[in-house]
Amino acid sequence: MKPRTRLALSLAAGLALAACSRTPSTAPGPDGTPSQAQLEKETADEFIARVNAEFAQLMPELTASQWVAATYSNEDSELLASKGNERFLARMQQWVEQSRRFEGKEMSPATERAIALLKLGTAMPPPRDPARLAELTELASRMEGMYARGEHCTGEGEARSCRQLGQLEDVLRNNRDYDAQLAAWEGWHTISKPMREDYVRFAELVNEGARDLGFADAGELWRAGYDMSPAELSAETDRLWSQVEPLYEQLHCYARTRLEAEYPGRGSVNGMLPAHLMGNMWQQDWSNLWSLLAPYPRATPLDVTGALERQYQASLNERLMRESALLDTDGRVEIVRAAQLEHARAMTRQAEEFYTSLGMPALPGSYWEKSQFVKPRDRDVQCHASAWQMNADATDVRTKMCTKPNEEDFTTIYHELGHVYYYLAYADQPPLFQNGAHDGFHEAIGDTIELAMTPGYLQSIGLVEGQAPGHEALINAQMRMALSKVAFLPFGLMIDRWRWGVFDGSITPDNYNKAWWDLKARYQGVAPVTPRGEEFFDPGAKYHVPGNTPYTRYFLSHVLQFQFYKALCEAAGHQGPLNECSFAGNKAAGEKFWAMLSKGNSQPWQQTMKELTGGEQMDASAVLEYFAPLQEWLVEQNEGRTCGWQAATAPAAQ
Ligand code: X8Z
Ligand code: ZN
Repeated sequence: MKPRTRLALSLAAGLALAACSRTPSTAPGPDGTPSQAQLEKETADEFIARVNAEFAQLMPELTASQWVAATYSNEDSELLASKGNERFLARMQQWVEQSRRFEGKEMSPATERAIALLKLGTAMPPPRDPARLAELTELASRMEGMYARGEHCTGEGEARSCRQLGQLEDVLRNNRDYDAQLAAWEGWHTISKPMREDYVRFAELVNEGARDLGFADAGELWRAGYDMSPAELSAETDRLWSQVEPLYEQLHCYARTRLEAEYPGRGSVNGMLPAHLMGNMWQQDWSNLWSLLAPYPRATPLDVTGALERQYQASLNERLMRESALLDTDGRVEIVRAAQLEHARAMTRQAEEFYTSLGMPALPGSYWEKSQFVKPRDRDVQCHASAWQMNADATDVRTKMCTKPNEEDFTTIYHELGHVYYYLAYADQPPLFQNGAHDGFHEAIGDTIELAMTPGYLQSIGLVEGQAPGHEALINAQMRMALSKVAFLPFGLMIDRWRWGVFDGSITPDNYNKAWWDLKARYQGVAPVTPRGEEFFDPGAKYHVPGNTPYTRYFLSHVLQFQFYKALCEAAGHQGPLNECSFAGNKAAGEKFWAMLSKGNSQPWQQTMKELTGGEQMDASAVLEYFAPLQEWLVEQNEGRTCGWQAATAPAAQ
């Protein structure tokens, strides 16, 4: 996720000076904002230049307060983040008001675009009423804090023990015991109960803010950022889903069969996948079920997690051996921490090397000093991975992760660096255009690189052994990708189906959890095995809900990344099946990618897309082309079975 400032800026000093020097005789307002007389003289182009400059000036204090709240989570940092956000949103409200006087006036196309983007610059539209704005940012920070500090405790007195998300996820990742997984899953879903009331109020307030900006509700504002009407965007997501739904259904059918074999009599719920058995808290990525789902377990070694763990253990053992004579318990803890940090940094270096192999620049030195690579021992942090552009000229960029030596985190680093390289590439754009062509583009950059992390690439960096060619190896490699990319698709869609419904009023608070599980059933074919009544608030157990990050971007990204990948493979001169291509090390592909990134949000995304891929539409045919061998294999495997599920029979939907 990017920080809440979606309008990342770089300070265009020339523009800022020009804006000031044209109004030398009129004093600015007390907070540096222009006086009425200054405003009256300002042209639209001057106005946008001033907004760019003001934004650039505000940006460091906003991002710093958010960074501290995310990496040192407590009530004090929450307060500072909330106040920083409030100040920023109040200013944004002013800019939007000031921009109204240019409606219908002559101006350059770039200025017209920048003015339109102003209103779309936040997922948290500010109510005009200052008290309500303060209430909104306070709620937002509080919910984020609850998620960051969430833990599930059991037992009393000496026997009391608490587990945070990372530990509960470890259970789902590594432990295939039915009851242990259920306890971990249910445990995490207790942390969001207290968010329910806050979320009800939060939804009211962002809706008020959206109406103040001229939208019907916050969901409509979220759908408005795609260079097409909100209704068109909504129809686009339906169309793309209908393209990939048959592929998902085959994967679902295959996974269900294997689960039913592993857990006789309880491997499915009315034809749906039990929520706690998918190796992931939200069932959005099934990679951790490799031991159950590998098509040909002995055919090819693809155990990236095993290799990373071995690397880490080896470096830890070496450190322990070196220091063993001197170690007490504290010393040992320090050594473990140093080994974790060193390994997380090494994983990140590896990811950086992919980008530099394409001809992109090395990450700045400050990145290595200021990023958070591992979970600190002495305080709570928001562990959900994110990438940050701290200042307008992108000289300070960071990532924040609680990295562990496993495949999921390894690929997440590549994902996060995709955001960081976008920040670096568009740093020269006029500030209001420093953003993704749309938010799905931002999410797709690192993931495009992930697709190029083929078994061949993993072998080249020593994480897997030699791959024997052949059909079994191909199907294994495809399954590895599908468990993360195909399994994700319906999840990518359902979260905002829920929020759009909350914002437009079709989902009411007395219905929050039921609507959530109805959508999980309908799109993912996933169901809980125990009742999830309205005493729970299960949406809040997924980061992006308390974090208020729109989610349709990830669905779009999971389509776009295959289009980008195909285009870069073509640029690299790849011949042969799409799924065999890795453009690692290819400068022609890198140049093409960088050219796209440098455009930022300066033109409609359709144009940016055309320059890279030749087409102007989002389209899932590259997904289907990529997975064609797997789809054929799945259809064979599922022959004679009744695939699909009846969403209406989900326990939560009764
Ligand atoms: O939130 C993220 C990234 C940060 S933008 C780690 N992702 C989504 C998620 O974890 O739910 C990446 C894939 C989907
Ligand atoms: Zn991301």
